Amino acid sequence: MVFTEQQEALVKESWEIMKQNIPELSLQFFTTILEIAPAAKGLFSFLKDTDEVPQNNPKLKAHAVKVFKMTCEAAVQLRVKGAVDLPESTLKYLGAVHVKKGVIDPHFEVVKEALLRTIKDAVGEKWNDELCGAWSEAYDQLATAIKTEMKEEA
Ligand code: HEM
Ligand code: ISQ
Repeated sequence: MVFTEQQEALVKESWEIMKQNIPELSLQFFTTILEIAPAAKGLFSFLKDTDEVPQNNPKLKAHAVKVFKMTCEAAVQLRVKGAVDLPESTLKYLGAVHVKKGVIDPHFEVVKEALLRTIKDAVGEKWNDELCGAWSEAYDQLATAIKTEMKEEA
């Protein structure tokens, strides 16, 4: 499937909006993940020993931002090159981290759902099927690249 300039623009525009509210966004992202899959809590070092998602944890914020940012970058790569194009070293690292932490394929659907819900809330009335489709496609392609590397790793 071709990733269009229009799709890239939709992803970039919404990420610009989301960037203005990183603390709330990151909190909501994790809260939604745990709503969908409470057991995922044990995977994250900064959530393991807490009852609630910590309100002001810089590590948590940084992690949430990475996922959004990488998905946004994936959208750019898809439009420019027609594929997600991560440096080999990054891919290796991502594969290794996720295998080591015990992440499995179905988790990627959980994170996707939480990502989309978080974007939906953040952009409000700008939300529509095209926007949802553009983020979904970028995320899916990025997730596939990571999952493939995880299998190499295993
Ligand atoms: C770690 C990105 C999917 C769970 C990381 C790191 C990155 C990342 C960049 C390394 C952070 C660092 O060390 O600085 C992504 C992206 C994903 C994805 C882009 C999807 C496209 C998932 C999924 C899960 C997951 C589906 C499972 C719920 C984790 C965990 C860590 C991690 C548990 C280690 C966190 C810790 O330090 O405790 N991920 N990830 N990731 N990821 Fe993901
Ligand atoms: C997946 N990998 C790393 C960090 C994350 C933060 C929030 C949601 C999913 C994540």
